[in-house]
Amino acid sequence: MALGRKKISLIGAGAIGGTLAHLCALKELGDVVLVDIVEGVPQGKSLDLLAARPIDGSDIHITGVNDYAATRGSDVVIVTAGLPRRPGMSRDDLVDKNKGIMKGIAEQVRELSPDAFVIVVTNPLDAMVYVMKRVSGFPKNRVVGMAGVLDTSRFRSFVSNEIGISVQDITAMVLGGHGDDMVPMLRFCTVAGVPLEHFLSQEKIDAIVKRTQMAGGEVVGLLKTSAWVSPAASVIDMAEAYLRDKKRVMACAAYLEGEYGIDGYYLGVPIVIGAGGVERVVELPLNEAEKSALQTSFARVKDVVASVQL
Ligand code: TXD
Repeated sequence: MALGRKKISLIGAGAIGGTLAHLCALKELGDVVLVDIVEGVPQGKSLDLLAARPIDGSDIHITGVNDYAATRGSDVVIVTAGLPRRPGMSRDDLVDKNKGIMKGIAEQVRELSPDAFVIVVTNPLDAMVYVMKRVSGFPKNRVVGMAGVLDTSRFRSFVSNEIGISVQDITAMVLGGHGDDMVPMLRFCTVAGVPLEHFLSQEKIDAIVKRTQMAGGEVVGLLKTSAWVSPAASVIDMAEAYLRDKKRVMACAAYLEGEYGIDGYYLGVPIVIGAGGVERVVELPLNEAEKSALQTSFARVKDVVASVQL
């Protein structure tokens, strides 16, 4: 492995893991180690990706393995390992299976990459990132969950399609747990700084909120498995903010200690990601209705976390 490049370990070489590896290569974020329990899959995917590098103009290295030794000293660890949703399943239905997997991975990360910034993707997200933090014992600035960036991106994409204005000019903030009761914070959604109501009727806004909340399920219904391109792009945005010290404000599952009236749990809130990892939690001045929607979403997260016996 070349000195001087960052090392990014991707635990889980499935649909999201493979796409993450390709995005790491395209953006030359660092050398990649792809890990999976299925023999041949990480090796095969890395061979395929290595062959694309001359065309992609990318000089990073990609290794595919079935054990953790090659992950030693990772700068970033991204965990997608686990079972994905199938039709008829909620994200919470995955909790038992994925909890065991997450625990095993957290032990390896603690042992081999004690200084890594860890991004958890596996569902049920808010509970799995909690397991990672508890078992690794890592500080809260180095364990974060990806969900809000994706939910926000879905919202922005739907708004853009509806009003015919660039996705780049639409800012949004989808907070709360990564479940169907996630909370698009409409007062903080704008089109180039102009409130959304200037462009859309309340009826249209409500329909976009509903579609965003159900967007994961909409994909599962069509593909019979969950989305992978947009989740991978969302994770890479977070990893890049860390590796390039961008200090981006992003909606992510962060460990709260009193912020938003929540203590000792992960929940989707705006945070600043830079070289220090989760550098701070941004506390929005919420009104009563917004606070109550966030609490409703949190109540669901709390139930799932309660079922995770560590
Ligand atoms: O917004 C979000 N957070 C999400 C999360 C958006 C979409 C999907 N989300 C969840 O990510 C989804 O519900 C799953 O829990 C994960 C991964 O989704 P993906 O689509 O990549 O699932 P795959 O293709 O089934 O890949 C999972 C891989 C697969 O290759 C398994 O063999 C592997 O994980 N796996 C393991 N790898 C390493 N170590 C262990 N223990 C292990 N167990 C399974």
